[in-house]
Amino acid sequence: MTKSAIVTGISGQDGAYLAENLLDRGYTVFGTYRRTSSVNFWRIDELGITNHPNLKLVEYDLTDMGSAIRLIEASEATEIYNLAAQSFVGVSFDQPITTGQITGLGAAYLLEAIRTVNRDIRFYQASTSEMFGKVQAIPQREDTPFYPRSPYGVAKLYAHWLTVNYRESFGIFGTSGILFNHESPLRGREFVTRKITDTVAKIAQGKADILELGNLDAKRDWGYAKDYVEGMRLMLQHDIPDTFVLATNRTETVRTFVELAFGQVGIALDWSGADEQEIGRDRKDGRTLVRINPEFYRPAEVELLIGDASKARDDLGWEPAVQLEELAALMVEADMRRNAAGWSF
Ligand code: NDP
Ligand code: GDR
Repeated sequence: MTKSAIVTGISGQDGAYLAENLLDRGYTVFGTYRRTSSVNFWRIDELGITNHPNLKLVEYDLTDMGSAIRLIEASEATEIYNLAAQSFVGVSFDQPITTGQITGLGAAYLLEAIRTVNRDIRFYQASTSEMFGKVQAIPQREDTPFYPRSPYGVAKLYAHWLTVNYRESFGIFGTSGILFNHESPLRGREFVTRKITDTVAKIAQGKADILELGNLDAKRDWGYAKDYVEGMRLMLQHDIPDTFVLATNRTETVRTFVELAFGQVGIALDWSGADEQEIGRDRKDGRTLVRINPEFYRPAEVELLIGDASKARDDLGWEPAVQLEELAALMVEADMRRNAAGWSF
């Protein structure tokens, strides 16, 4: 029998890759997007799946429970991957209530709809390493205590615990994947890795002069989004609902990612002699290429994340394949290609 899955947030990075993954495996995918005056499907367009016969694009707002019920009834899906969210940490400080309504309550509406319509549906919640925030142990695992540092992290923690609670209270197959940062050429440009690779490509092509960033010392455990969506799929094929960390177990600073990206276009940076704005210069000609802009600092920062995914490896056979150097290379290459062709989302 053909499997059928709902993927909320099809217009986002993970939604696009997960839809591609499931379609390749013969699933019918109901990909949800929210109504805007000009819907943008550039990611699924780039993957070439927008017109796939088994992809059904469905309008759905995460904050509307009635539409959750109708979606589940009409699709007869057996799996739901809840990827939609207000996912930008920085914005969550300015829009904490909207973030709570979408990122936190959005999961509650779906869980309630499953509880009401069909308790056999398997549910995946997109939880995050941001729930560890001010980290209480290194590396972070499934049993590490949480300490979120942003309204986004707090909203995600609510959704995470609600998933666990519906598992324990109602026997719903609710699984929570605590995913560390994962990036790709399909990453939104407001996130730091893509902002870096897009600007580096533009600098290399003479279309930008400078890269402005906030905290260069923050450390992240960065993986490749395509590896991580496969982990999501595996979690819902597991025999029991559970909580899993997906991570690479390697942490690097934002500064290192900047160096990797510039390295891809043959530029080596010199950070010495920097003023209070920590300027990075081109080693060859002394040209200023990186500047700190305090506008990009956050009111509370997550300083260091590094995950331990051994449970996912042991129980699911999941392992990340792509290393950070390769990731930076493929992101810069994609941005060079897009910028040369005159477009960039
Ligand atoms: P994106 O920001 O790329 O995608 C988010 C998606 O949610 C978009 O499709 C967006 O639609 C949709 N969305 C936002 N608000 C609503 C709403 N009110 N109703 C319906 N849809 C909405 O995120 P990612 O793909 O990177 O991440 C996927 C999920 O995983 C998110 O929940 C994120 O918080 C979580 N996560 C991500 C990690 C990462 O490193 N990428 C790590 C850990 C967790 P639109 O295009 O219209 O804005
Ligand atoms: P993050 O990702 O907050 O970890 O959340 P982001 O790429 O936004 O920030 C990573 C780190 O880089 C620092 N930083 C900057 N960040 C941005 N966006 N822009 C800048 O100019 C800049 N300069 C420095 C940040 O302060 C931070 O320390 C992502 C999202 O995908 C979440 O949805 C997801 O849950 C987590 O990853 C895991």
